[in-house]
Amino acid sequence: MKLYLLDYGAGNVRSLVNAIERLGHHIEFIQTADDFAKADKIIFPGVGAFGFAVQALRDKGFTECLRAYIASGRPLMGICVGMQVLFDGSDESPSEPGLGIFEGRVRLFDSTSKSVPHIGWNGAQVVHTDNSEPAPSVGADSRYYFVHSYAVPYTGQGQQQSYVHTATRYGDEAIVSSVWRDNVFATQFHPEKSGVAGLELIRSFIENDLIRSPASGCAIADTEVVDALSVRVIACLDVRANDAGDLVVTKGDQYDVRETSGDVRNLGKPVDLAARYFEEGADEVTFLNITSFRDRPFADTPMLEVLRQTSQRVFVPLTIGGGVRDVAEPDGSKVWPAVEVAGEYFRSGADKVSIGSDAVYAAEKYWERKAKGEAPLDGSTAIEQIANRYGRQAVVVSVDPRRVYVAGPEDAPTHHVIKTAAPGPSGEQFCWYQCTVKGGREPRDLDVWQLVTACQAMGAGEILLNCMDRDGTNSGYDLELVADVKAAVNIPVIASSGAGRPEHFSEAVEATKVDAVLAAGIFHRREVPIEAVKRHMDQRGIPVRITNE
Ligand code: 1PR
Repeated sequence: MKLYLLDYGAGNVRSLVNAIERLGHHIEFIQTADDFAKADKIIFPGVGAFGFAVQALRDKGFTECLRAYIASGRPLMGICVGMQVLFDGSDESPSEPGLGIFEGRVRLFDSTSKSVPHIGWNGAQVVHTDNSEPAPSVGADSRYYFVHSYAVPYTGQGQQQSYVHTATRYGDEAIVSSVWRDNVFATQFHPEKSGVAGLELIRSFIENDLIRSPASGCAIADTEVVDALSVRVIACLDVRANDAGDLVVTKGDQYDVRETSGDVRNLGKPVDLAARYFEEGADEVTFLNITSFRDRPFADTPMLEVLRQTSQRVFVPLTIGGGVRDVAEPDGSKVWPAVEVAGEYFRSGADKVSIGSDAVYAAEKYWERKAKGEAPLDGSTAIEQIANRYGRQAVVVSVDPRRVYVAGPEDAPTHHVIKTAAPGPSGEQFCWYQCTVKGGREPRDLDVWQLVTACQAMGAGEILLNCMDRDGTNSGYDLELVADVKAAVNIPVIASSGAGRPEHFSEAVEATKVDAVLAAGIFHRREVPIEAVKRHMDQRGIPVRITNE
C-alpha cells in the first residue's frame, strides 16, 4: 500500500509524518501531479489559512488532480484546513472557492460569549445512524486537539445527513468535527496532535478499508451535541545553554535562573523532559528559549534540533518561544524576516510560535500611531505576517509583566490601573502591570492591557500570561492579573507563573475562567505530577483530558 502526504507548504507536517512513522508506516510526499496516480491512500493535512491552502493547491497544479483522485474512489483523509477545503467555501477567504465535495460553508466562530480561536481538547460525538460498516475509531470518550477559528456549523439537516460523522460543541455552537462519505474521511481536529487517541485514528485510516456509502441520517440534533472542551494543563520548559555550553532546561525564581553558586540551574534535558511530560499527560508542551536576545546565526539555533527530536516523541501540540522576530545574522549576511523564522520552527515540528519582546515593540508602535490618528496597522508586524500566513491560532504572545504599585489611578494616568486586594509595600491599594522585554531585563512604558488588546488586533491567537512577581514562588497565580487580561481580550488566555499546588490550578480556572493553566518548576522538580493536577481538577468538576485517553 502506497501512502502519500499532500504537502502544499503550510505549517507543521513533520508531526504527521512522525506520527505515521511511530505507527510503523512509511509515507511519501506528493511532489508533482504525477504522484497522484501512484497513491493508494492520501492524507491531506491542513495548517494555515483556507485561502492559502486553496491557492497553494492551484499554484502547484494539484486542484484537478485531487478531484480526480477522489473521483477514482481511493481513500483520502483530510485534516483541519484539509477538511475545510473539501467544502464549498469559507468566510476566511470568501473569494477562494473550495472543492465542493461536501455541501456547506465554513464560518467564523462567534466570539461574543467564548474565546476564539477554539483551542484545546474537545469531544467528537458520532451522529450518523448508519452503523453497518466499521467506523474510523473516533473514541466516544476520547478528546481530540482542535485549533481553529472557522468551522462548518452542524445542523444535522439536509445534505449533512449524508456525510457528517461526528459533531462537537464549542460553547453556544455545534460544529461538524468529522465527515465521512464514500472514500473521503476528514477531521476538523488534529489526530497527529491528539495523543494516543489520535494515533489510533490515523492507524485506523491507514490499516482499514474505510470506504463507506452515504449515511442515512443524523440521529443527534444540534442542541444535543455535548460540550466536552477541557481546560488544558501545559508544561513549560525554559531552555538555555549553561556555562559549559550544554542546552538545559532551567527555571528561574522571578526570572533569575542562577543558583547561589552562580551556575545556571539545570533541571534536565529538553527533549527527555518534554517526552516525560507527554507520557504523564500534558496537554501541550511549551519551550521558551530564554537567551534568544543574544545574536547568533539563526540556522545554528539549537531549538530547531530540539523541536525535530521532540516531535518524534511527543504527540501533543508544541509551542516555541524566544527569538521570534526579524533576525540578522551576526556577520550581516542576511536578515531572516520573523515569518521565515517562524516557518523554520513550524517545519521543525512546532505548532505555535510565541512572541515576547517583539510583541511589546509592535504594541508600542500600534498605540503611537493611534495617538497620531494614523491607521494603527500596516501588515508589517511579525504577528500580522505570521497570522496571515499560518493562521492566528499559530501565534501566541508571551507576556512578562510585573506589578507597579500606585496610591491611586491618578498616579499612572496613561495606564490601566486596577484596585488590588494585595496592597503594595507602602500599603498602596492600586497597581498596574508593566510590560518588559528581553526576559524581564528591561521595563517599558506599556501596560499589559495595552499590550494584549493591541496584539489581539494584530492577529494574535492566544496570550501566554507570565507574571514576574509570581514566577517560581509556588504561591499561586496572580488571579487579579489573569482576570484583568481575560476581561480585556476574547482570544484564549493561558495562566502562568506561581503554581505550587493542585488547588492553585483549580482556583485560577474557577476565579477567572482562564482557558489553560501552565506550570514549570513543580513539574520539573516532581513536586506535583501533572496527573495529580488533573485528578484534582476533575474532582472539582473542571473538565480535563484524562491521561492519554
Ligand atoms: O522576547 O520573544 O525573545 O521571548 C523570550 C521568552 O523567554 C519569553 O517568552 C519570556 O517569557 C521567556 N523568558 C526569558 N527569560 C526568562 C527567565 O525566566 N529568565 N522565562 C524567561 C520566563 C516564565 C515561564 C515560567 C512560568 C512558570 N518565562 O517560563 O515557565 O513563570 O513558572 P513556575 O510554574 O515555575 O512558576 P522573546
